[in-house]
Amino acid sequence: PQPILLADYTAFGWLIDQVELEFHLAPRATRVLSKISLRPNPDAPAQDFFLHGEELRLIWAKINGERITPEVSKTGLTCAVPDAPFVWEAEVEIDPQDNTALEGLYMSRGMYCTQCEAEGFRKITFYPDRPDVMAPFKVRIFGEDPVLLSNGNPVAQGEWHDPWPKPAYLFALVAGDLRAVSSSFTTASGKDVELNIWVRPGDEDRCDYGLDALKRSMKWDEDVYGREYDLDVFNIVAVDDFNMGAMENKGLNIFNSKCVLASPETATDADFARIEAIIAHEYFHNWTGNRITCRDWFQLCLKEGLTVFRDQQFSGDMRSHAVHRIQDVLMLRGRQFREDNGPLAHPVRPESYVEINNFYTATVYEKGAELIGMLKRLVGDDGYSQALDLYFDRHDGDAATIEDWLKVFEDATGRDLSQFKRWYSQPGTPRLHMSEAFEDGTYTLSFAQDTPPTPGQDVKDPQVIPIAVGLLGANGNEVMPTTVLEMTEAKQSFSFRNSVEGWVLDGPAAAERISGAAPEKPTPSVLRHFSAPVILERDITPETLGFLLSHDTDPFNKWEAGRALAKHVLLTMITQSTQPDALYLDAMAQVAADSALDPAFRALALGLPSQDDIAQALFDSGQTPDPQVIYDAGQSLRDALAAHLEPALAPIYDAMACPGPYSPEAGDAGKRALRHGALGLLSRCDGGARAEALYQAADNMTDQTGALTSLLAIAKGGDQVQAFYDQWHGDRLVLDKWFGMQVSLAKPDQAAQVAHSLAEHPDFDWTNPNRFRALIGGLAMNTAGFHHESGAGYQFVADWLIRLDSKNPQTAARMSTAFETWRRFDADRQDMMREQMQKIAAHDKLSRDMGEMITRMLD
Ligand code: BAL
Ligand code: ZN
Repeated sequence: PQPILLADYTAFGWLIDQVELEFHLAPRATRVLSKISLRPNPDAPAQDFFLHGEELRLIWAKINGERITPEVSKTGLTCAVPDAPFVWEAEVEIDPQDNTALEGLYMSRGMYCTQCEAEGFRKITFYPDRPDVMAPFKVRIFGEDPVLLSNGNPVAQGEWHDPWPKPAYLFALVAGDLRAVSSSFTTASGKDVELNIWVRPGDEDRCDYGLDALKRSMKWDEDVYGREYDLDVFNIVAVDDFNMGAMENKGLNIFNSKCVLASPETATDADFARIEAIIAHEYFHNWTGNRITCRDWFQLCLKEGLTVFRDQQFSGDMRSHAVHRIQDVLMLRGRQFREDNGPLAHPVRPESYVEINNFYTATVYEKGAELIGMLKRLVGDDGYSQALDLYFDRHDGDAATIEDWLKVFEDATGRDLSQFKRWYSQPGTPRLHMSEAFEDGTYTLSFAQDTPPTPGQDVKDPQVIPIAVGLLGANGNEVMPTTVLEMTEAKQSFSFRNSVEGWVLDGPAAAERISGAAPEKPTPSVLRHFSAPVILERDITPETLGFLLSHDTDPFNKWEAGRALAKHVLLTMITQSTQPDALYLDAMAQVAADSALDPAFRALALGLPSQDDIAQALFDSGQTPDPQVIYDAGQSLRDALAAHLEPALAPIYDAMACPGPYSPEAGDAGKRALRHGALGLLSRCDGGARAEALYQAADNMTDQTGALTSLLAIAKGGDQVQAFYDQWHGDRLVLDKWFGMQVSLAKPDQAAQVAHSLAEHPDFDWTNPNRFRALIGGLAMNTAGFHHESGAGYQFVADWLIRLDSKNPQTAARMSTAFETWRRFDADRQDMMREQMQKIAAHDKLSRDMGEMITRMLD
């Protein structure tokens, strides 16, 4: 298929004043009547009239009331139209029951629902299905179900008017036998908004947390961004079969049920935190995405990067900024750096695509959010606020671009952002090499940036990199607070001097140098708060890392020092067959026992780098990673940590118990995280006795899965696996955990076999994306199991991707990224993975989605 190019953008030739839709629902034959008022767009070039439409049976079409016979193809239709305002009408028939791709209107366990982003509306009716065509919608739904929902405000049973012009991708419809759990919110200007979470009968007791998170999100967006909600009602619906996490349709958010339903018995602390973040994310889209949308899909990061940034701010405010930043960076490195360093690397604003669904990526979302964070760092908090106010003022109702976005920052702050814009067009993770010099009392940090070649882009220009730096004295005291250095050149040095005001960045405005005794060399804490999405490369000794771990005042860098130390220890164990370093073990013993530190932070500090991280680090240093060796090193290090920390672990485990009823709030969740971290290590010493006891006593899902995870990690827990199934086999969301845990924690040589057996289980409903991801994604996440030398993991995943691709290309294509790191490995593994990818590419129902992914990975 021909790629679509950013450079080819042209505006649609008509503007739409009103859309009226009428749905007559039937599972196998839904009728959709559309009436669209169009007029010529004076700003668009002359063009043929074309409406998108796929998998539609056209029954009739009219222009200005006269029947016409358009020319219909597989992708849409054309016909002659008047050179004046006109009314288009059509009736089509669609088959929601047969829609296994879950795009457009489909059925999920008897209920009707829609997913239109990015290009699903064209499977509902003929329409200019592009984000820059915005129109108000009126919808009437006729069906047997008691609940009939669409966007906007309710007018009558099954009738909805959405006054806010919106692109078709934000259209939504839901019909089913649903129950509402309701509340209300009064906006800052005094408007009452009805809030509903719609669920299947029986799920009503899992909505309280989502409703609470929604109200907190609404309040936060008013307080922090000055954004109020703009309709009478805000509906959320939980759907079991859904390709994404959730969707921000105007006034009618549709959620994957796992991203909204939660009770203490069925959801973990991590589930609660994710639900809070996703509820916020979809709500925040009402302004950043819906009121201001994207001109075209190349601008996806305009709404997604910004909205991720906003949900990250919100989660930090609700919980802990330090802990959240660490978690966000873990996610960024785990998913986005991996993408940026492989064959699927693409700019935050891509310039071409074959299938836009393949670009809902960590780069667009997470790196997109990092760019907003850097902008904020560069222009300061006030500059950011002024720019955002201007953005909302200037572009409300627009379909905007990255150029529009950067222009508001330039206009609000007077700053030239032309170099910053490179972040949007240059893929790849910049390497930032750092060196130090100390001479005549002047301390100098020198940096050199370079970004490795990425597909289609060998040479990169220097980018603006905000480098947040602090300096520590030999006694561990901070002698210079965080200072942001702006690196703009390929190579650049920054000098600091010891002044009457302490250490300061040297320059004409810097304070007087202190006379007298020569200062001692400070220790730098660099890239604080992870101030830019780069890989910092420097020579640093384990002793200095230990020093930073003890003394750094920046919580992110304190954690980062421990993480770098763990990485150093693992890499040394792997490349030099050494025993775990005592310095690391002692440092971890200190952190674990330091009750002045937030338990959630201590839990994160005790974690080890992922096997994937270590594989990338080895590859970057010119070595070929062996997944089994990496796995074994991780096991040895955990054993050593357990033995070294043993005296402290039981007291920590006991002290971190949370008496009283379960609460998902951050304090208790952090204690449980540390408790379970300690339990994982303790289980290596006590053979799992405490974990078995915790499993027995657990009254919440966090404890239940925490105990089971600890047992599975030491190859125990058979009885508990059975007990878990017996207890939860009737609960789809909990059963996903049962599938996922067994396969992701299986020993490398057993993982494929475990996955195989589970795939035969009667509860393995592979057409449900959550279940498919739990099992097949669980194996892909089991790094050493997936990459086992037998190749059984590769074959298992490829066979299932082929099967899913013919039903649900979007989810299948996204999961093909299991293979994206194939070039890192030895020749045998490369051959096996290439062979599996070629097998996928050759299957007879290969989708456009999957075809594009495999081509990019193999090229
Ligand atoms: N717009 C797709 C789902 C999300 O990012 O919110
Ligand atoms: Zn989003």
